This record gives sequence, C-alpha cells and structure tokens, in this order.
Amino acid sequence: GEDTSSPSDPHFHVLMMFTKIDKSRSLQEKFRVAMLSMVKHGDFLEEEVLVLHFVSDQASQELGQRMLQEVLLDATFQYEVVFHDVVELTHKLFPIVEAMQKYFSAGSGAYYSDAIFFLSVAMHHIMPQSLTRIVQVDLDLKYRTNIRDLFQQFDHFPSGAVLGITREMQPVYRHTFWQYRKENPQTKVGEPPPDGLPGFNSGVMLLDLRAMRASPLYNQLLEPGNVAKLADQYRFRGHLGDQDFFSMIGMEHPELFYALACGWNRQLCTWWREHGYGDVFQLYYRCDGPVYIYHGNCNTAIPDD
Ligand code: UPG
Repeated sequence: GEDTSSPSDPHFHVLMMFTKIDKSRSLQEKFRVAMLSMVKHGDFLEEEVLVLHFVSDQASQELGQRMLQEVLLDATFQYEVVFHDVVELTHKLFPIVEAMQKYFSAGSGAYYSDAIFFLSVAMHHIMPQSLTRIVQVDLDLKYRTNIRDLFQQFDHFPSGAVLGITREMQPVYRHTFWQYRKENPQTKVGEPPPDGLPGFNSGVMLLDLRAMRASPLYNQLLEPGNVAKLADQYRFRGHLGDQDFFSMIGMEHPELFYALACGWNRQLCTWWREHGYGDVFQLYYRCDGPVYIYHGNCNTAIPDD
C-alpha cells in the first residue's frame, strides 16, 4: 500500500461513530449540521485528501451514503469515505476492553456490544500500522473553522503524550469522584480549571496512534489488573466509556494527554447546573477565547452564528 507515515502524508483521517442513525431523525439532523459546517470551512491543499471513516451498521451505512452525496456536494477539497462494520470492530475490541467495561459502562454487566464505546482506547491495535494519526469526533458538532487546523495540534504534542483532548466543561467528574474527594479533601481530582483536574470530554479526540503503540505506560494501563487497581484506588464507577477511562487515567498520568484549548470542543450541555452543582457550574463551563468547534452535547441547541 501507500506510505501514510511520512511527515508530508497528504491524508487527514477523521472517524465518527455512526450507528442506529436510521432510527433517529435527531442524529440525522446533527450529522447534517456537522458535515455541512465541516465542508463549508474545510480548506486543503490540492494534493491533500480528507478521509472520512464511519463505524456503522448496514442500515446506517446506506443512509449515510445517501446523505453524504448531498452534504459533500460543495466540498472544495478531495475526500474519501470509508465505512467500518461495527460488528467486525466490536469483535476485535472486546478481548482488549472487556475488563474495563464493568467500570465505565452503564449497568452492572459488561455487555459485548458496549465494547465499541471503547474504540478510541484501543484504536492503535485495531487500525493498520500504516495509520499513524486519526481524529475521532462526535456527530453533534458544528465547525466554525477549517478542520485541517485541528490536525496541526498534533505537532504540539510533548513527548510521551498519546492523546489530544479538551477538558470536560461540566462538574461531572466532581460528581463521579465524590467518594474519593471526600476521603482526600486536598485533592485536585474533580476540581475546576485552571488548577484542578476536571476530567476530559470525548467529543473531539486527537489520537496519535504511533505514540499510543510506542508508549509502555499507556499500554500497561490497558491491562486488566492495572485498570482494576486504578478504578479501586479512585473508587471509580462511570457510564461514558472511553471518556471515563481517559478521565480516570488522566488523574494519575496527566502527561499522557495534550490539553486542547477549550475552543476546540466547546461543550454546551448544562445538565449538571440544574442537578445539584449550580454553585460551582460556571467554574467548569467557562471557556474564554475563540470557539473553533461547538459541541451540542445532551441535545443542546447550537448557536446560529
Ligand atoms: N452515536 C451513534 N448512534 C447512536 C448514539 C450515538 O452513532 O445511536 C455516536 C454519535 O457519533 C454521537 C456519539 O456517539 O455523536 C456520542 O453520542 P451523543 O448522543 O452525541 O452523546 P453526547 O450527548 O454528545 O455526549 C455525552 C456526554 C459527553 C460525552 C459523550 C460520550 O454529554 O460529555 O462525551 O456522551 O459518549
């Protein structure tokens, strides 16, 4: 195959989870907004190619192919579309992530099908070696800038960092780590920025697959015994999959993460403001500086501007 590993690699890989889309008008509409805004602001060099990866079931793929024809009409750049079968990826993922599922999935059992929510965690083992960088994004985004600029953030990763990610903008981890925080009153775990450790949001993630493969520390943290040890140490129980895993290991090893500016994933959900955390909410929610990407999480409307 082609050499996709050189620094001048003209391929820019973006991946989206795209399952059960045929069942949800709301997700279809979010997808349309995301793609139209990505296309509108997308600007690449002549030889460059935006490669759009979708993890999909059969019905969603068929719908996606139809919608993409329409939303990509005005693209001024080269693109390729790759569909990945969610069943095949789940089969590869399950043995790697089975042990962590019980700590970071909803409910008590580790359902086989939930393994896909941990795709980013083990992407470096799932994708071919020739793929060295990929950006994973949610569907409920609106781009206000050229997505090519996001890839330039990879060049700012310090050595040892494997993942670029924005902090979580609600006090959700203040809540999740409640017991640990009670037992460790001086901790920064779950505290707001700039000095605290508020956890991460998985809406926009820069995966340096080469660094993930090369990091002994990161790969040790995936081992079942070490997952159990950290989850017990922090008394961690969550249900947000990869986001919970990254947030937990980030409490212990922040050096694995490159902190993207808040404007790269400006989350809009305010659920926790109304559910017991109104007094501290703004400390987490505040995001100064330009917004490059809006994230209308928990079905929050995205501003029109
Ligand atoms: N998705 C599907 N099919 C579905 C549901 C979700 O493909 O039926 C994909 C899609 O890419 C979507 C993503 O999963 O964008 C995340 O789901 P979504 O419903 O958009 O969750 P959010 O409300 O944006 O985010 C919640 C939290 C957020 C966290 C995320 C983790 O608010 O903080 O990052 O869940 O999944």
